[in-house]
Amino acid sequence: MTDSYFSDIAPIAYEGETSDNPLAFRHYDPDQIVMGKRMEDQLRFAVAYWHSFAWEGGDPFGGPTFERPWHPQDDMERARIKADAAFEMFDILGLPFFCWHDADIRPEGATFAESLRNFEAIIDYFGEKMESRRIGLLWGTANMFSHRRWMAGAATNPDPDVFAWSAATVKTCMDATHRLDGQNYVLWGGREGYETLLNTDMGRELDHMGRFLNMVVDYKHKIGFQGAILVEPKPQEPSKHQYDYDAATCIGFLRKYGLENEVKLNLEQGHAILAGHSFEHEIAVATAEGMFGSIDMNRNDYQSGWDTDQFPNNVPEVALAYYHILKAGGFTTGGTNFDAKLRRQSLDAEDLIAAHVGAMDVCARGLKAAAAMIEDGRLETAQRERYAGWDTSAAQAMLDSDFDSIFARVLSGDVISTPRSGRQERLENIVNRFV
Ligand code: XUL
Ligand code: CO
Ligand code: CO
Repeated sequence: MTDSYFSDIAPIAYEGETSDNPLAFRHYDPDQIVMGKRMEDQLRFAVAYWHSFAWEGGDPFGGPTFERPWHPQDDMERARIKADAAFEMFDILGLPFFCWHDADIRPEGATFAESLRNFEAIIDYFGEKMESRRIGLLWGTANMFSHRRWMAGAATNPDPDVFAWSAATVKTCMDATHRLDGQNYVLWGGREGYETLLNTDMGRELDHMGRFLNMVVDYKHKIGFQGAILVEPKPQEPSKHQYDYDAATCIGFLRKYGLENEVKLNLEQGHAILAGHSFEHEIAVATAEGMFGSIDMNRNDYQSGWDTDQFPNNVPEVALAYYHILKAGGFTTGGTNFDAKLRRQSLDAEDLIAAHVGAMDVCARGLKAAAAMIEDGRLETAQRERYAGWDTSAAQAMLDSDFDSIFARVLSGDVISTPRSGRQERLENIVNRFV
C-alpha cells in the first residue's frame, strides 16, 4: 500500500476529562493504576479483525456500503493491504491486543490446502509486523459458520466429512494462534444448533460436539499451547436454537463431557441480552464456577431483538460488568475484545478510530467506577451482612446434617425466621454515586 489508510490520524493520546479533542482519550490512561494494576493491564483491550476490517457494511436488505482499498477480499495482495491498515489502526489506538478468525484475514482458496497456504502466508506477515510492535494476539478462532459447507453445523454436522474439515480447520487455527503467542483460543459455535427437530438428532450432535472439544483440549496439550481454551455462548442467531445457549448451559455441557477444568468462557454483552440475561449475570455465573475467561464487549439494541454488535456506550452497564470481573480477581489470560462494528452509514476511516476511542473511554470509566465501588466497600459489606446468619457454627453444622435433625430443631420452636429488607433501592443508590 503506498498511501496509508488512516494517513491523517495521529496516535491517540490521553488528554484527560477536560479535553475537547474528539480523538483523544478522556478516561483511558493506560498507565493509571486501578486496583493495583495499570489500566491497560486491567482492561486488556483487543480489536476484532472481522468487524473492523472484514465486514463490508452489508445487511439482510442491502450489499456493502464501505469501499475500502482491500475490497473485494478475494486475493492475497489485498489481504496484505488489509493487514497494513489493521496494524496501522493498532498503532494509532495503542491498544495491546487483536483477535481474528481465519476467514477474516485470508481469501478462501479453491481447496483446503490452498486456503491454508493463504492463511499461513498472512500469519507470517502478522508475525513480521508483531516483531517490531507491542501488539499481541488475545485470541484466534476459526470461522465455521459463513461458508455454505457449515450450513448444518461444524462439529455437529450430520456429514462426517464436515466434522473432519472442522477438526482440520481448528488444528490450523490453533497452530497459528500458538505461533503468534495467542493468550487464548476461542470457539463460538455459530451453526452448532439446529433449525428444526424434524431433521435433527440432538443427543448425537451434542456427543459429537463434546468429542470435538475434547480433541481441541488434547491438541492444546500436544502442541504445548499455554493459553486458555474458551467457548462463547449465544442463544440464537444464526441457528434458531444454539446449543451453547448461555453461560449456565455451557457449564453443564463442559461438565458432562469432562472439560470443566480445561475450558472456560468468553462472554459477550450482546449475547447475554439475547439470552434474556444481563451481562453481569453471565459474568457472575462464570466466576461463581471458576470458569470465567474473557469478554466480548459491545452493546445490543434493546428494541430490535438481534445481535447488533454496537460499540459500548453505556457506562452503568459496563461498570457492573467490570465490578464482577474485578471482584473475581480481574482478567488472567482474557481481556476486553471489541466484538463491535460500525453502523453501515459510518463510512470513514475516522469513524473506525472514533468508535474504538469512545469504546475504550466508556470501558475505562466503567472500570474506574467498578474499582471505586469495590474500594468503597458498602456494596460488599451489605452483601456480607445479608448472609451473616450463615457465619455461625450452628448454621454451618446444619449444612453437614440431614433433614431429620433439621426438622426436629424446627419442630422444637428453636428456629425463628425474621424477614429482613433486601435493601435493593438503597444499594442501587450507592451504585449511582459511582457511575
Ligand atoms: C458472533 C460472535 C463471534 C465470536 C467469534 O455473534 O460473537 O464474532 O465472537 O466467532
Ligand atoms: Co456476537
Ligand atoms: Co463474540
